[in-house]
Amino acid sequence: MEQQILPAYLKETSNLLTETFGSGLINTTWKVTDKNRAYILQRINQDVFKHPEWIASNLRQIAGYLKTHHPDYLFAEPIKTLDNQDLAISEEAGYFRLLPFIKDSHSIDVVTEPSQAYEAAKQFGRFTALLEGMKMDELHLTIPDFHNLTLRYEQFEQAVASGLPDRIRNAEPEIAYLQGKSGIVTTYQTICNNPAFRLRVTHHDTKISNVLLDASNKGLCVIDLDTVMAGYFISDVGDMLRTYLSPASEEETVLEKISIRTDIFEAIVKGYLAEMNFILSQEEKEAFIYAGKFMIYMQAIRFLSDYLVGDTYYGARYPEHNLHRARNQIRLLQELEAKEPELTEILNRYIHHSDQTKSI
Ligand code: ADP
Ligand code: GN1
Ligand code: MG
Repeated sequence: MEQQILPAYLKETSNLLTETFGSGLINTTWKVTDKNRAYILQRINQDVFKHPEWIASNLRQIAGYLKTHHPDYLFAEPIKTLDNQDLAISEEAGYFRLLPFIKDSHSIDVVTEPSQAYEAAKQFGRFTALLEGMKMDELHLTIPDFHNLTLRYEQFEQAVASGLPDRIRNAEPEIAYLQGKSGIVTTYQTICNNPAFRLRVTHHDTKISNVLLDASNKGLCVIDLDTVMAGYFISDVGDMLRTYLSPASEEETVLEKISIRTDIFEAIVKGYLAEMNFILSQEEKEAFIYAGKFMIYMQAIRFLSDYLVGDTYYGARYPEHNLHRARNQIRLLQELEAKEPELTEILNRYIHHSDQTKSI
């Protein structure tokens, strides 16, 4: 399938080899190579991204802004098809895009060192900071309400009310726990109504594999830009906290392996503020730890909702997979809350509180 799409982009394709690449749950990615060339080919999941051309339009606008205002930024801009289109469309296989494989770059899947968390947080902060002056009116919402926690909570309640009866029974403790934590949704609603929290160009998928590093492990740029759209910084910082703090990933089923690494937390604070310190308001900075709760909680209810309705979004390798993923996120939330006093002390060293008692 993927081989058949290459002639839309490249004249000579007979020697190109394709191998699946990356670990994403939504799109499919291949590395395409021959002796002299390397590309990344991606099939866009149209069940999730209803308008793939909106992604292409956003990337075009961002590429244009960066070329004018920050020409040194390394931006992995998609390659046009031979007939000058942003996407190649195949009737059977859907929408594809091709990117140049950034030379001498690599990504990692797990954070093992604070320096990796620092580099990634700096790259995600830099991306938003460089685009601070860009008008967002014409950026499409590629997944409307993607991180709208109010709506996600409603979808969760809907799944609890009308999901598969056996699964609802099976997940009773997790459902009750997450319903008991709905204060996290209320805080999100206060944030949405607080003018100190601004919408900016936000990545919305800040896992470590979405940062390219050079040979000496310095950050080069961010990739996987399908969900770049207007959003709150709590999405980006929150997903870094969610996916970097614990040595065990969201797939881990031995819950004792989930823990919070305070040195990694400090590295995320330092890296993100290295770029965003003068852009974020004081109130936003004070919501840094809340950001982690927001994203972990949202991921827990998304995994659990998917379990309850029959694994229609994330898919599952075995029947309880999404329930296990939800349990993993619940444990992570509990570990984060247990460490909150220690993390607040670290955060306060960087955000220069005038009022030490104030926090979300
Ligand atoms: P997904 O996470 O949906 O699988 P990504 O866009 O993150 O898709 O790509 C998967 C992996 O492919 C990345 O983690 C990275 O290692 C590699 N990759 C993606 N784009 C590029 C690029 N332009 N240059 C080099 N490597 C890339
Ligand atoms: C999905 O495809 P991937 O793995 O980059 C999801 C994220 C979740 C993540 C959980 C568009 O991202 O929101 O955090 O799975 N992306 C979409 O692993 O739903
Ligand atoms: Mg990715």
